[in-house]
Amino acid sequence: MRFQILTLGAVAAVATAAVTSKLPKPDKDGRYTISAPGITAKFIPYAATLTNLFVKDKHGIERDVVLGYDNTTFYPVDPGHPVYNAIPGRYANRIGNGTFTLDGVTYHLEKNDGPNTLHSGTNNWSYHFWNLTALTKNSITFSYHDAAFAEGMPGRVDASVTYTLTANTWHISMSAESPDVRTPIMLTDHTYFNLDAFANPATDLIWNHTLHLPYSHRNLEADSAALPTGNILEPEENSTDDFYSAPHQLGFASGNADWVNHCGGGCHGYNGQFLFDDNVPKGAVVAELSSAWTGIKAQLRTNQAGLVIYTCNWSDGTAPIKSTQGLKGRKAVVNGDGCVAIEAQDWVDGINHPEWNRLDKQIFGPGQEYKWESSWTFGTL
Ligand SMILES: *[C@@H]1O[C@H](CO)[C@@H](O)[C@H](O)[C@H]1NC(C)=O
Ligand SMILES: *[C@@H]1O[C@H](CO)[C@@H](O)[C@H](O)[C@H]1NC(C)=O
Ligand SMILES: *[C@@H]1O[C@H](CO)[C@@H](O)[C@H](O)[C@H]1NC(C)=O
Ligand SMILES: *[C@@H]1O[C@H](CO)[C@@H](O)[C@H](O)[C@H]1NC(C)=O
Ligand SMILES: *[C@@H]1O[C@H](CO)[C@@H](O)[C@H](O)[C@H]1NC(C)=O
Ligand SMILES: *[C@@H]1O[C@H](CO)[C@@H](O)[C@H](O)[C@H]1NC(C)=O
Ligand SMILES: CC(=O)N[C@H]1CO[C@H](CO)[C@@H](O)[C@@H]1O
Repeated sequence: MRFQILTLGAVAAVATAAVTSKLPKPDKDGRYTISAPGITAKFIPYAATLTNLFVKDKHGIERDVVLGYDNTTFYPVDPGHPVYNAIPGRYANRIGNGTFTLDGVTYHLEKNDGPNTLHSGTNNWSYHFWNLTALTKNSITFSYHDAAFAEGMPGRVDASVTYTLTANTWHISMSAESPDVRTPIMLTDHTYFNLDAFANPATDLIWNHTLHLPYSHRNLEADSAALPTGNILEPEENSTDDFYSAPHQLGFASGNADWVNHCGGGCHGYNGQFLFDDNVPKGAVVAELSSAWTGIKAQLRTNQAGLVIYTCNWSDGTAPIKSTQGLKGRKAVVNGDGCVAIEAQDWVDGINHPEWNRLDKQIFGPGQEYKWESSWTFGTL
């Protein structure tokens, strides 16, 4: 196995020798477990991935509310590579035509998603083992050193992610810097949820989960390849992209004429970006996802400018769910529309849209720190 070893320097940074023996050890499959009151999470170094997230439902039953596999050695060879609960980088989501121009130079990237680049193409961060650099009972840090031109973009990038648990809350903190030259940096946490842990006898699909985005009055129009066109839309109340006026079930608009192909050609549901309003109060809950069946609700706070929301149209019933999930007698797989990914990030393909004024949030050079912060707080309805 290729799991990275905690270096001596990293151990010294997090604990004295006496305490080291009490630090969480990985299980036989390489998973590290951290916990805090009401919440337990497991991680592997591959793609800095969250493999399990346990919270209590309204009956006090522990539910594993994120997608993933029991078999940790499957993640690196998974042909579907859905970026399960991982950190894609150095530039998340799509780059139009696989190209961008920075400081007078035009760069050409691998087109790995139709005509576009997705999650930075070959050598992207979600396909590699990160280094474990710090560990305590309730937090874990992974780091990533990206070589210049690893994905066709200039300059090396040093990045890290720290996952910390406090009572009922999962905090995610990323930082990155480009010490040599200016380069695009835009990260996200790509977690997929099913708050019923696929155990709801009435449905294993996501449509009856409820979503509220009280500050998302705008979204980015996208083309048939799910690439932003440049237009910023302001959806009417109760139209397909309205999650601001009231909490709506994710499937509330499934009868609308624009439901099919809403997330690109041949895709129903969502795979686009909701933008936050300019006046979001600091620390406000910008998204709440809940399910009446478990009664679990998850509240997101973030310093990011929007959310990509994907309702798993492309899951096709071949990926297994975990032994911590599911229902006896039902096939233990993720069916199409079985999950929702909620990805906090800056505006998709902003490096190709200077008119959006996102360049100072997406291009970083020497002395400028990229900082990404979010937290998910769990409770019951
Ligand atoms: C886990 O996945 C690896 C890689 O696909 C495979 O070789 C191995 O047989 C799997 N183990 C189990 C127990 O399924
Ligand atoms: C991609 O290239 C096509 C054809 O060259 C062009 O029409 C389109 O505007 C380009 N899109 C982006 C996002 O650069
Ligand atoms: C990401 O990197 C891996 C390994 O280099 C590569 O196989 C894969 O095609 C790349 N692209 C995308 C979306 O994943
Ligand atoms: C992990 O650390 C080793 C040793 O310092 C380094 O060579 C390697 O590039 C690091 N890997 C990543 C993904 O940062
Ligand atoms: C989902 O919610 C709708 C609307 O409230 C309801 O009519 C339907 O019965 C629910 N379906 C399931 C499977 O719970
Ligand atoms: C939106 O739907 C809600 C619930 O059905 C309704 O109360 C409200 O009047 C609708 N708003 C508009 C503008 O139609
Ligand atoms: C795998 C899967 O469920 N794909 C669906 C994606 O959406 C299209 C358009 O509605 C369906 O035809 C597919 O079945």
